[in-house]
Order: sequence, then structure tokens, then C-alpha cells
Amino acid sequence: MSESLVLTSTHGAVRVLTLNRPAQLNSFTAAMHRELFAGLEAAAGDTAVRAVVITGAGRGFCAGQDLGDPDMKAAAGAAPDVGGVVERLYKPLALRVRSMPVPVLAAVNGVAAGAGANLALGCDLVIAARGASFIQAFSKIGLVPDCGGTWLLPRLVGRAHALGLALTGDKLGAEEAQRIGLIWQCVDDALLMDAALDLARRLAAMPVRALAATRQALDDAMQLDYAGALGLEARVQGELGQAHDFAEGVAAFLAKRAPVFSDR
Ligand code: T3D
Repeated sequence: MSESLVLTSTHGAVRVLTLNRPAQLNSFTAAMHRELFAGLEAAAGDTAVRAVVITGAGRGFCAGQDLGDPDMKAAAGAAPDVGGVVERLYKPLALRVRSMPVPVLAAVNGVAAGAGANLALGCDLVIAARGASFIQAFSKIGLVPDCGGTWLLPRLVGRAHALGLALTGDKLGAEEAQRIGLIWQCVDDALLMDAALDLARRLAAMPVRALAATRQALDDAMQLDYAGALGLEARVQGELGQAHDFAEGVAAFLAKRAPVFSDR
């Protein structure tokens, strides 16, 4: 039997999904897409899971699309259906990550290129090993950033850095990525998984329904004016204010005890 292309492990309330094509720097085949999507679906459907970490096996995080994947090849003489691949595989994957009911962390262990970089950047928090790097490799092969890159990059680092990264396709080291605000944190290589799991466990113990709603509200507010954002906040607070976790958080605060959050 062939080995899984995405390894799944569970650490208390944290589900870790490890991209597992190390010899190809975990670049995406159609089969790896299916396994990652299924892993995310399973985590979303399991109420015991309260945070997800995505990482890579070996020395890379993910080198984007496997440029030699026979499943992606066009029929003889025809141009490849790159748009179809993005529509059928990368778009649902990016939307799945962004709509998870729990926080999603990327633990970037090595190079993250093309759609692999944007898979990481679409996660809620990105922690990278000092030796890791981010490459918007698309321009070098005549494409535009995909897997959410066109939307994510200018929002994360502003137009100047977004265009600098996307046009040059230059490699950006993890320290610099943290400095310009592309990622949350850069840690020593040997500490990456411990740091990612510590942070994921911390988030898992928090009111994760509110954390997922915070991600959604921040994304939604980018399309709104100030008054619209204030209205959005009132609506979402109205919903969360009816939930168990808010009552529990307030009760625990007043009783000077640790809260036990359970909503998802
Ligand atoms: O259908 C569609 O195409 C639409 C979707 C597009 C989304 C995209 O992601 S487009 C962007 C695709 N990705 C790239 O263009 C990146 C290609 N890779 C690289 O530029 C370099 O490999 C890296 C800069 C990421 C790392 O360089 P380095 O020197 O550390 O490693 P390497 O020697 O280049 O790679 C190691 C092995 O992984 C090597 O195989 P080998 O020679 O040992 O058998 C290499 O061919 C393989 N590999 C790396 N990236 C890919 C790959 N194989 C297939 N596809 C890859 N993307």
C-alpha cells in the first residue's frame, strides 16, 4: 500500500496534518490535494479537535504545484487547463482553510513556494523556522499568485512589498518575513514544532468559536467602511453573546477560576 501523502496525528485537542512528499518538497499532486482536503474536513467535523497545525515532512514545507504531476498534464497537443486546476483544487482548499471552525496554524519548516507559500499565508497564524523561506514562484513560470495570494499579499504586507515579492519571485527568509509582517513568528529551527504545538494548545483552550468568528469578522470588515464594520461587530457580538463560552468566560472571571470553553 502506498504511504499517505498527508500524515495525521493528534496531540490532545490539536490535529497536525503533515504534507508528506518530502523528496518533491511536498509539492501538490491532485492526490495530495484530496488527502489534505479530507484531513481538514475530518478535523472540522471532529468536535474534539480545537486547533489544526499544517506542516511539511522533510526539509520543505510545500513547493506549490508539482510541475510534473501526470494527473495535471493536458492531452497531447492541448494547453494545460491551469485555470481548471486552480478552480477545482486550490480554490476549495484555500476556502476550506479559511472557513475552519477552529484556528489553523502553519508551521513552516522549510521552503514554501508558489501555492505552498500561499497555503501557509492563508492560515490564521504562521510560525516559521529560521531556516524557512517564502517564494512567490509564480512569476518565474508565467503565472500570477494563486491559492489566495493576490488577496492575501497586499493585505498582509501592503502593495509595495506584495508587488516586490510577486514580481521578482525572490526568496524571503523567515526573519525578514516576520519583520515585514508577512508571518506571525520566526523561531529557531529545532524549536519549530514545540512552539507551534504550544501555541496551538493555547488557542485550543480558548473560546475557539469566537476565534473563528474573529477571523471571519476581520476578513469581512476589509470589504466594509467604518460604519459597516461597526454594524458587523454588533451582529457578531450579538450571536456570541448568546453562546455558552461568553457566559462561561464571564462567570469564570467573576469567580476567579479558570474558564472551561466548549463551543465550536
Ligand atoms: O496547474 C497549475 O500549475 C496551477 C497551479 C499553480 C500553483 C503553483 O504553485 S505554481 C508554482 C509551482 N512551484 C514552483 O514553481 C517552485 C518550483 N521549485 C523551486 O523553485 C525549487 O525547488 C525551490 C526554490 C522550491 C527549492 O529549491 P532547492 O534548490 O532547495 O530544491 P530543488 O533541488 O529545486 O528541489 C528538490 C527536489 O524537489 C527536486 O527533485 P530531484 O531533482 O531531487 O528529483 C525538484 O525537482 C523537486 N521539486 C521542487 N519543487 C517542485 C519539485 N518537483 C515538482 N514540482 C515542484 N513544484
